[in-house]
Amino acid sequence: MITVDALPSTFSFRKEEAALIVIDMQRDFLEPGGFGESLGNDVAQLRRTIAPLAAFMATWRAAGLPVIHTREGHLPDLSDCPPAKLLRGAPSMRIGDPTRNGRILIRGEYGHDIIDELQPIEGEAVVDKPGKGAFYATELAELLEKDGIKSLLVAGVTTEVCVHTTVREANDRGYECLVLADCVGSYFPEFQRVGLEMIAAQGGIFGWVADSTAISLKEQP
Ligand code: TIU
Repeated sequence: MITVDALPSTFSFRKEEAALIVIDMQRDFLEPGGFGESLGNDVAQLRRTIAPLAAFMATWRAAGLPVIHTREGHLPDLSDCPPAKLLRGAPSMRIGDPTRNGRILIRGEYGHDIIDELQPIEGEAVVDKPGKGAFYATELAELLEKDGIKSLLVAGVTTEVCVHTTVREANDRGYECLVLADCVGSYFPEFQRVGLEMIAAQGGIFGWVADSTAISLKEQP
């Protein structure tokens, strides 16, 4: 059993029942010229998560533990993108529009893929999702079921959107989620702080929160 000093209380998990899920660390969210920036966001706010997440992922992989990556995006004909998502707001560019990184949030395009620093390695699952949550319209539930996963360590972007939605979905399905505070990011510092507080409040209403540096993968007696 691994135990982690977390908020609001100790988080415990068995290595053979745990996976690290890395949400949407895609160029379109983290690099200039993509979807994130088109919505008026400062992409620099997300980039502080890259180094701690790369370090934690290396430790996790070295222990032989599974990593699951997700990517938010749509089919080239946008048939899986509801008009409500496509038309909302007044972005400078919309999903599907061309950029120097390819069409925004379209599967197969350069910008839709995961940033170089956190690329999946051979054998790791990559779950493509059309929504904010990683369970909606994806194979994630079957994948976790097949591998007997019960605990999820959660990293990625953005804290209050796709990370929150996925953790809420996971919690409702009976998974225990530890959100890695230093490995999740928001475009808004206030949402980062409050987003993490919301998870751990009310006795951990839908999860636990700790920095990745609080985790030791050595078995405790
Ligand atoms: N806009 C924003 O904060 N997030 C998203 O649109 N998607 C994810 O969080 N991945």
